[in-house]
Amino acid sequence: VSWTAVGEFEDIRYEHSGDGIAKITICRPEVRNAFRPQTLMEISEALVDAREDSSVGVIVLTGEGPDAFCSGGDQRVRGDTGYLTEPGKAGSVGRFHVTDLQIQIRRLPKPVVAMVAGYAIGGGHILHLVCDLTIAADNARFGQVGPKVGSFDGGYGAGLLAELVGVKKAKEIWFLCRQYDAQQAREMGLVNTVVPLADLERETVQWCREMLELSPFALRLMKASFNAAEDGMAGIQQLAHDANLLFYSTEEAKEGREAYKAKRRPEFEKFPRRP
Ligand code: 2NE
Repeated sequence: VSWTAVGEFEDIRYEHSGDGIAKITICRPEVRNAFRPQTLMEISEALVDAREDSSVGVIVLTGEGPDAFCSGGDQRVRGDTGYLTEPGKAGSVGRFHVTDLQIQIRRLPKPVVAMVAGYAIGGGHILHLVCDLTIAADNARFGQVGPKVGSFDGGYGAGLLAELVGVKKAKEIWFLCRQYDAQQAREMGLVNTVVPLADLERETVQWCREMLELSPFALRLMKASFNAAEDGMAGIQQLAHDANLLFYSTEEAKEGREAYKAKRRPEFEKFPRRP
């Protein structure tokens, strides 16, 4: 694939394939692609672009180089109140920008694929978890480190992980903070496939192209359906509004709109009361 750069960013590279794939690469290999708040805000901006651009059907999230997908929050900018946007500045208030990003990935109505080489650790591991699919290189290593470094992710990091690998295994991952290799990750259902590092991008693009052949709205509805129960009312709302999007194109819905505009009684009796 010959990727074309889109926009200008400091911590990420955002590219389009020209045939429907958008790729977001975290470019901080010197810290194993750890994210600082700016990294997350840039990923978020790229995701908005990929969502709005109707030529994009699938999004790939990855890390620069063979050593890491992402090693989680940059501990150098971790303050006492969260992760700091301006670490040197007195009174700088921290937060967890990654919360919004996790939700943005979950709600984005296009498949998001994590392409993992090297470490997916801590908050970086959760990022791959919230992606819809994960393609791992044979050098990938997965794990949580929160309890080692005084942190944890009890949301998707606990619930979604338990759903994927089972509660006992999820507790093992968090309570022992071990690392797991790509093969172990595949066996426990954490990743979809494992491929040689040299084939990682080719294989990921192949998976993306297979999805691009399929009905985009059916994929959208399936993503919303998978997420509906886990995401509670917000998940149901996504699915419900997707249904409403479809309903708007029916004669029945149009009759309601047209009657309102014409200040007349809507003639809903002409539509079947479906069994
Ligand atoms: C990722 C891992 C296992 C890689 O190990 P290795 O041996 O391949 O590399 P090394 O030498 O540890 O790392 C290379 C350089 O990257 C920095 C290191 O400090 C080192 O710097 P120098 O010594 O060369 O100056 N680096 C790596 N990860 C970093 C990080 N996350 N923040 C800042 N610098 C980092 C190994 O590096 C590792 O275990 N890294 C730490 C993982 C970690 O603690 N992640 C944060 C978990 S908490 C979190 O992500 C989080 C959350 O729990 C809740 C909300 C938001 C975030």
